[in-house]
Amino acid sequence: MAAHPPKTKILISANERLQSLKEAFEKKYGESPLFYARAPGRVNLIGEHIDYCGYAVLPMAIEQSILAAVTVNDAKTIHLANANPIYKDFTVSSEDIKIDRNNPQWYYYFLCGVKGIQEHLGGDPLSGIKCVVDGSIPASSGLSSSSALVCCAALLTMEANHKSLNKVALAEISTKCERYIGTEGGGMDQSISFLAEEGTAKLIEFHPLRASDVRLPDGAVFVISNCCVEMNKAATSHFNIRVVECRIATKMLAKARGLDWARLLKLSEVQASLGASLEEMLRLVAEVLHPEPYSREEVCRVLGITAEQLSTDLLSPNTQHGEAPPKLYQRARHVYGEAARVLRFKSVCDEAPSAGNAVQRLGDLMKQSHASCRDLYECSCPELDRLVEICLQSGAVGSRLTGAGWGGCAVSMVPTDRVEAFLTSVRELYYTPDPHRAALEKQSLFVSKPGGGAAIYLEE
Ligand code: ADP
Ligand code: NG1
Ligand code: MG
Repeated sequence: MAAHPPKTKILISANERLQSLKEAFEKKYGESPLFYARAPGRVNLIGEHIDYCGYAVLPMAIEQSILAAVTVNDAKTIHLANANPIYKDFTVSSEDIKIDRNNPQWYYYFLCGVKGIQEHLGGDPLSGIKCVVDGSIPASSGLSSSSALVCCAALLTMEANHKSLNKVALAEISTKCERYIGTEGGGMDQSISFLAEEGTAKLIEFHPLRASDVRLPDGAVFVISNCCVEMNKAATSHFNIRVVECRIATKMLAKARGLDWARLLKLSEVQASLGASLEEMLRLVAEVLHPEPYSREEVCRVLGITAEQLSTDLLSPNTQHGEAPPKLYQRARHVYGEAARVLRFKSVCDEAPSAGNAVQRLGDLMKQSHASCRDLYECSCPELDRLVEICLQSGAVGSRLTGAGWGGCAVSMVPTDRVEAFLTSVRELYYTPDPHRAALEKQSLFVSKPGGGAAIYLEE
């Protein structure tokens, strides 16, 4: 049976962050926390925007996390507070949880996690909780602060109600319930938040969800750098537009090959139905789809559906109006190409993690991934492209955007003996010249090692 998240006794006073969260909790509620829950953010090393197409991705958890201190009571009220004053207090009855996807406030992400568990437990009323949340993941920066918050809330809700579930089940519930906020994500973030283990990156595969260790090559480290442009995925439609473009491309490819296209939802399902290789899928894309954007009329004509059917069956609530016409050829090419790069990355790590050229080969795959995100998937932005260039110029062997993009972070692979020079150079070229970036530099540029997954802590 799959493992459950660890529940560990810990000396709170020996951990600065836990100790100050404990003090904040006592100040706020006049009692001491009963337990703590922690869920990490992640950096995706390769495999961007393909989880929701059914393809494997290769992330690792980072040290930065969402941490929460909790007490439980008989009243059915959820009291939420946050160590960061920009996130306001919120109180709600556990019998009346509503998530307003048109107004993605921080507490709605938390309530996504609560609601997911409540539904899993059969909808019964939950115990009341008091909670203070403390986050150290830069928000809206592609390091998955949103999912860490959802996963942390799901985990602490289980604990508060004296229930437990294995990591895979928790990851699947958290993936499903984060969609209540409106983004139609694929599950990478929630999966790594629960399934991560210290010291190893993971290949995450879907249907069924599973994770396997990926030993990263000796002699190189991964450095995260934030371009300091924030992109809130739930407050904008960029993310869901790409999900919808992939869904339409799925239907067009499936129909062209005589498959039962109405049933297929993901680009991976077309490949599986045809029994084709990823290379063959790339050839199919070139044969069937055209590089010019598609009008809605053309999509409807090819699929033989009405504009109403397009709206209700294929589009999401926030992609109904005025979006740029879909670029199906480019999006599908990115997805099949990126899925192949993930497999190549994994096999280089498996075959020869300490071979002289492993670092170079992985770096090349990262560079190709960034180019594909920038040019085919159009999910980068000028600042992020510039930062990736600077990282390469500063000694990285590979560098790419990580997470959804349109802002946020790059991840760079840097030979260990060049790290100090790399950090100095990126600091000088990207952060120091701009006062806004310079002010954020400390939390924006850092070396990251694979961290552990979500856990419960009890005071020793
Ligand atoms: P990310 O790439 O970080 O996942 P999203 O746009 O998906 O970015 O989610 C960012 C949102 O997550 C924030 O707007 C906020 O509502 C929530 N969030 C992130 N960090 C915290 C935190 N420390 N406390 C409360 N909410 C947070
Ligand atoms: P971020 O950047 O953490 O919001 C999003 C999706 C992932 C994945 C990546 C792109 C959610 C919760 N997360 O991540 O599933 O699709 O973009 O690879 O929707
Ligand atoms: Mg997110």
